[in-house]
Amino acid sequence: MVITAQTTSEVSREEEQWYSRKTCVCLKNYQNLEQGKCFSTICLNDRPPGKEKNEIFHPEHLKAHLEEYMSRFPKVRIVRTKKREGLIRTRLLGASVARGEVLTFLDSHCEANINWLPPLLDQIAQNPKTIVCPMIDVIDHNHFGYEAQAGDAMRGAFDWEMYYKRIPIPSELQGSDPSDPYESPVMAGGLFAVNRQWFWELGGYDTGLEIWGGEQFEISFKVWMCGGSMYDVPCSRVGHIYRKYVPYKVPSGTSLARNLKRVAETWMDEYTEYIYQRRPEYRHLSTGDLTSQKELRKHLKCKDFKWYMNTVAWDLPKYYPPVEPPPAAWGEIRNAASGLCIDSKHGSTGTELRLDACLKEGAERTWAHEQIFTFGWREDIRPGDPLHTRKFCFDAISQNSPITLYDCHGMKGNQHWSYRKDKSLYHLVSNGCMDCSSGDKRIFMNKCDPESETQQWIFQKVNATVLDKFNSGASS
Ligand SMILES: [Mn+2]
Repeated sequence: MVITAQTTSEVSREEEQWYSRKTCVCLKNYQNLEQGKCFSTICLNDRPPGKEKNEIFHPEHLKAHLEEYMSRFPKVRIVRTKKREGLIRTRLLGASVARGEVLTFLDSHCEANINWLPPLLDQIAQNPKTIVCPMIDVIDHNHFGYEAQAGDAMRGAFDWEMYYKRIPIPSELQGSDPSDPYESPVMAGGLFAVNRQWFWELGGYDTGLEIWGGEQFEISFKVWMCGGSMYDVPCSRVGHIYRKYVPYKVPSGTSLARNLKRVAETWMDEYTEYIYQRRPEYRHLSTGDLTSQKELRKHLKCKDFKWYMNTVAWDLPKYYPPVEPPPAAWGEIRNAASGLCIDSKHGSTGTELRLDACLKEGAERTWAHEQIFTFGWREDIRPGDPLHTRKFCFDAISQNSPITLYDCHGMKGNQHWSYRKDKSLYHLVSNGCMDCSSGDKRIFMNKCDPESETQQWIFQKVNATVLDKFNSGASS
């Protein structure tokens, strides 16, 4: 949706509670404010005992209704594509017929909050080569409750598999007033405002990108590297419904991976290698023709990606280092008392760790067992050898809980372990130690006891230098 005008409504705390209690909700984007009517409503009934599903009335398929309704708003023009073009090319179509000085892109499942636009326009008025993004608040897909994201204002970033990530605003970039706009390396999705002329000078979006995905990296890299900048604006707030699953099919022959590779090959220079190291399957994907993209980059005299990393995303490698720092310990983890090894059986989130007979060298890659782990630079323990860790971490919740695999959050906390000189695996937040019983092969947390052999664990390989650094607290 490309818009120049939008109805807005403030969501107060009272309304928030109302949203979570009431059964029916107006679709406010279509609300007729004058008559106080809703254009569409979605009704969510609380699940009565014995009934299987919530009842949901979808808004009618829009077509003629949309035209009839929008005829009341002379400023709104409806532009239709002839065939399915996907988000990226459809946005470009909207932008190509827009006449205003500033383009604002929002998803259709957004609700702009009160006074969302002036703080964005203000930034662009000061510097027409700035792209600005509102704070994206969360509208719950179940009950339309409205709240800020966890951590609220953060910088946009990415990891080296090109997943979008959020990182804290470093103190160097924090203004005296928390409502001051701040620089962001990458926009979250596609919610932004841009001077129309500047957008087209930048080449709009790459039309070789299919349907959805990667375009937020493209526009972000491009604006920074080609003489512009990008700011997040805390005073501008737009609610966004985060869905649980993708409710449509993507046409065959298109893939997110291909889009990402296309963006990486155009903009990321030698840094693409870090992505291929983690995603070797990307090496063989075809990106399609990149000639016009590379010409654009040359024509605009854009800086290189190294400049971008050093100047714009300089704080990113602290959270997502392109080269993983060496781990402190890896290989099998053998219990001193029983001589048995920790085994996660290729489990995922929720799997309890157990003891099992240690596998012989060379017999490691069996489907039934998984006994190779890495105690890495984030000071968490993950299945896999240092070059191929899985994204599950040893996780404990108390001094007597079992130890399970859980999705790694990389933020230490309940996944933070210390491998101490006495061979104990110490869990900092619970002040407990990893223990086990060979009889029933359980592994669990316990009060630390330096005398107990069941609490001593022997890693197959240890890098003493790195481990000393962990234990001296130098890395945290
Ligand atoms: Mn969206």
